[in-house]
Amino acid sequence: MRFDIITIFPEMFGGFLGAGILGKAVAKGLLDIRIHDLRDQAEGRHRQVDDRPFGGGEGMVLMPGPVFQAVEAVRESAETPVILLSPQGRLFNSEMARDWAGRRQVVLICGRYEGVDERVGLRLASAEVSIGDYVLTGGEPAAMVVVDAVARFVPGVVGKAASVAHDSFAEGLLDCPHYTRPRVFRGEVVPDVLFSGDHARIERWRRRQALAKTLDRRPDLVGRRPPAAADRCAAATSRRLWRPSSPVIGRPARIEAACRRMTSW
Ligand code: 6GU
Repeated sequence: MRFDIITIFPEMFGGFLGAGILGKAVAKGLLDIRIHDLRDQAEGRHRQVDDRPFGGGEGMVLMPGPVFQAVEAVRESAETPVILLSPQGRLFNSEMARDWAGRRQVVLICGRYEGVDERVGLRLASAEVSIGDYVLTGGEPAAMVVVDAVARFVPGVVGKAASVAHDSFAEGLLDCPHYTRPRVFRGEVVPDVLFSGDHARIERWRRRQALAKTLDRRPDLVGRRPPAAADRCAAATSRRLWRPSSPVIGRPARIEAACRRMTSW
């Protein structure tokens, strides 16, 4: 699968693409990631790609001309998703990552925090995407986040396909707790069930822990999907298991509501 990333800071991507799982996938030829300097599309001696905003105001705005040219130079087909990374975008999620992983090519445009000419979002990009409710100085770290999350769904990139299938969000829940040696660390012990050798029991425990954690931290996730039959009883148990991780006494209404939705679906 091929990514084309359009940026005014190509040097930011070096370490990211050379190391770890992504670095291996690039070396194996599973991923072809090309970085394009937006300034290569600029006109004039100063290689200018931004200008002052019409109507006045602070900062500079990326001009549409170089961005359109950069995308048109690399886009293989009209089907290729062209993603503008900006804090004004729709919130990036696992479904988008899975969808884009099935494409031959994805083009990513890194915005600047001051802004990108609106016509890029209107007429060039097929989606405008943000990675969270905070503002970055530029879209580059967001592009790295998107590439990483998409790459995990490309067959062969992550060693075990099962580990992708069971990760947080794949099943609409946060991941269960994990433990390794030593069995006792600074007084905290690994739960006994993990040494029982009873795989069905361990599986139930993990599922219940995942649910309890999701209800505690992200009850909004639980309401989004009908629970599997096994999870209804897990949710019932989780209601009893739940303990506040903050000094709040009792269960907040949002968690109570998520539990109720879960058990009475
Ligand atoms: Cl995609 N870009 C910028 N500049 N800030 C962000 C963002 C993107 N997502 C969250 N904050």
